[in-house]
Amino acid sequence: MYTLLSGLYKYMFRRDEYCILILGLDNAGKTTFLEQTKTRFNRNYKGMSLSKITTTVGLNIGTIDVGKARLMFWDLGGQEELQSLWDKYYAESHGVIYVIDSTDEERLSETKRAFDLLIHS
Ligand SMILES: Nc1nc2c(ncn2[C@@H]2O[C@H](COP(=O)(O)OP(=O)(O)OP(=O)(O)O)[C@@H](O)[C@H]2O)c(=O)[nH]1
Ligand SMILES: [Mg+2]
Repeated sequence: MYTLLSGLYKYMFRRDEYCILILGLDNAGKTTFLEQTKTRFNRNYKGMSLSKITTTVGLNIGTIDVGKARLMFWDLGGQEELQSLWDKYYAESHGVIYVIDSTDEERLSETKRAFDLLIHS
């Protein structure tokens, strides 16, 4: 009976999970964007001070619930040596947010190159 009821409960309240990648060059603002998003959508999340965010080495994960969906954000480090990891996560993800620092004109062609590489991987 317990199994039946817990199965029913899980079925009724289950959330569809989606994995969203956050990519872009280092210093583009990916982790800042994720922190802002978590603060906005997770009522009890206090959020870290934006000035305390340092460069991401590896992977930073954040989750938010929107309606019946659970969005899992994978924020990857954007440094050149970490970009080779992007395509491994790209294949597993449901969506991509590509962050560009529009004020950093010097790196616009670099970010375009990295994006082109990604979508042709
Ligand atoms: N003025 C301004 N600064 C921002 C904004 N977004 C990010 N920054 C600053 O840009 C710097 C880099 O931000 P991060 O969020 O660490 O960038 P990132 O893309 O996660 O970088 P990596 O982890 O190295 O790939 C930090 O000093 C942020 O405070 C923004 O919208 N406006
Ligand atoms: Mg980061």
